Amino acid sequence: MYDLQEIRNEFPILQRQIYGKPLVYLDNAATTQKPRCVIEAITEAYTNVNANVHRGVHFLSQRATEQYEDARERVRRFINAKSRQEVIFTRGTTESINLVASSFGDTFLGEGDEVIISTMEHHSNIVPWQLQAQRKGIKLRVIPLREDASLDKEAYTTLFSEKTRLVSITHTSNVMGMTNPVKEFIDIAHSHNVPVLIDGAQSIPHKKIDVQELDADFFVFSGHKIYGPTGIGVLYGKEELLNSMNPYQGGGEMIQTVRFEKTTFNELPYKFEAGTPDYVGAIALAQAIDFVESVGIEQIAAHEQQLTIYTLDKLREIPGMRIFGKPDGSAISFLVGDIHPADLGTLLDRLGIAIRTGHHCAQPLIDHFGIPGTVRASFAMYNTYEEADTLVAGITRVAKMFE
Ligand code: C6P
Repeated sequence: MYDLQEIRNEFPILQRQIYGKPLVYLDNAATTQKPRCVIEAITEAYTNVNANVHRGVHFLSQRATEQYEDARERVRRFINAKSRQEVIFTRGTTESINLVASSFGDTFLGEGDEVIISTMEHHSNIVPWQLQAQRKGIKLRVIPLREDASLDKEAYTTLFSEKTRLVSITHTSNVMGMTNPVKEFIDIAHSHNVPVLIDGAQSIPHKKIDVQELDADFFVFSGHKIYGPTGIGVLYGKEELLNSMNPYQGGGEMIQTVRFEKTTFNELPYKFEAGTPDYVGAIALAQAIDFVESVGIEQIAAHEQQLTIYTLDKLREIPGMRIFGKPDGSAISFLVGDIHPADLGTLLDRLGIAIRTGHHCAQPLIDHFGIPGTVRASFAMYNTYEEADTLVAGITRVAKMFE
């Protein structure tokens, strides 16, 4: 186990007071705080290296390009992709999924084709497919949930038909903090020759990801949820698939030659990176990955799992507590009696406790439970047992006010 206080010292914002109380930041599923090295990497890049990448013969452009491509290599290593051609930088999970929906859709989807998603998807893994339904006439098939809110594997196996073209599911639910056995789901899809996209937005900061071991065809995540900056994310895709897909956006960098008669496209990964990329974001993301690796992703996971178990035990002692799903280490969603989640969230905020309330951009899941929303506490490597105690004490205090 790492030294928690030492880790916390690396995150300047954690020293802040909110309404005169120490910040208890438990909204990490929305975004994580940034360690000093990531903040400094951004300053350093703009102070000493800044120049547009892949476009200049001059010194700074060469250095910026080297650092940008080195960042790609560090991401490749982190997720164990076969080659750096398979690592596309995007703005985040949302853009990565939209890219696949658009480019895979453009190339492989037609009227009546089917895409399988699940009841627990984030809106960014629902709406891009609905847009394809409008444009292309595809149909969505939705994996239902079992009583315990896990994905119904038996029902899933019955959703395949000769029209199924893609499965797109989340690794870990952002609402319930519950991880799906995606490897099994991938294997089932592959037995039908159907590729799979895994939304790794909520798994990447909490577990070791090996895209080759998972055999995922696409894996997407956001930099800001793994201690990196906002505005940068990753689309991993198998080279053969990416090569066979039409480009997403047109512009500079994604082309080989442009004539008014005909344009030819650049090779991977540049074919999918039109325009000036967020090279500073990529450089800082690589720094965040280095930071995570220096702490150890297994150690982080172990700490977060222990903290989740501890918090769950304490929460369950609160009268009227209702916990949704089976949280396994990243987030816990709950309601207390009939206190509205927004009321609970607002009052906890006055105690310096940052949690998220509402539908968490997963309305179909919230509708499945028939509730207005939940209160969600979500964890990162720097959260402490004392913070969990503060949360539980805060909820108990608010619950007493509502008695
Ligand atoms: N969930 C949450 O508070 P972006 O916004 O592109 O970085 O990530 C979108 C996204 C996609 N899939 C899952 C499973 C997610 O959890 C998220 C982001 C945040 O739960 C903000 S809504």
